[in-house]
Amino acid sequence: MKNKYFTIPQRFEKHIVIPDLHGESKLLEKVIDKYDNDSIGFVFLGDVVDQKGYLDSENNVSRLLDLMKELGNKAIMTMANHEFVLLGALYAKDPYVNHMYTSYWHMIENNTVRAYGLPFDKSESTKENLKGALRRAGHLAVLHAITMYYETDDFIATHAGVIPDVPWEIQKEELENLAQELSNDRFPDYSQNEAMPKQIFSLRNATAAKPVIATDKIVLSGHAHFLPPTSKEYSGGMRVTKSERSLNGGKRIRLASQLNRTSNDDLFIWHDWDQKIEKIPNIR
Ligand SMILES: [Mn+2]
Repeated sequence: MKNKYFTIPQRFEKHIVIPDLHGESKLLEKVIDKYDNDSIGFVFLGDVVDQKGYLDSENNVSRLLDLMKELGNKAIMTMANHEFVLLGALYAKDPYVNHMYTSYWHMIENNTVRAYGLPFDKSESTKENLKGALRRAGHLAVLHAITMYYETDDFIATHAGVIPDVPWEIQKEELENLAQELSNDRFPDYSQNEAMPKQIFSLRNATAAKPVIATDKIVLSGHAHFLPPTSKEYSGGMRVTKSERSLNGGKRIRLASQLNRTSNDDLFIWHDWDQKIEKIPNIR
């Protein structure tokens, strides 16, 4: 398929931005009930696959991708580390690179395969079976429509934020080159930390609290699951952060929470029309 992962221009006047759902389709149903409207685009910050809690027949990755498919043109998704690793495992054409992604996928996969009624093991047939199930469900098209970032006149959305001090124009060019590589099934060498895009993988970017000088636009990210309410302030290694989701006068917005069965955390979304963060309660 050509034109996988290509950048799309601003598509709507109004948007809501939705962070890492990790299979929590029930929460997306609530968002759709509240905001489904022809003039509003749904910007997903990725990490929709891999469910941290236990599998539920009505709340899972397959159901979530179905809802995104039904949103059609209104759903926009940016690339995140969980999708990147899954796609590398399914598509990287270099055998050595494919093996690296596959090994890593085996470590982070969580109830994505089982959401399609398939057993999970480390055989090659698991990947082939999953690919077939995704294709038949129309979910591969959703995954191939993933973009490296989404930008409007007002905001930039990526999974793990932008590099704070590198001009956004330069970062964009690199991300577009990456999209071109991925669309030809050439994935970067996972063992080379520097080869992996920071806008998709970096916890440092996703947790940083200082002002972003790379752009004047509002920067939105997910990825950092240890933001409140699970931690008031976290400081350790590269993860130095503050508890607020909105920083620098609303110029840096961090939305990820812990959506799993153990913590039952709420979902936090953001709208661009009033630049507000809204809580979607996680009531089961
Ligand atoms: Mn992530």
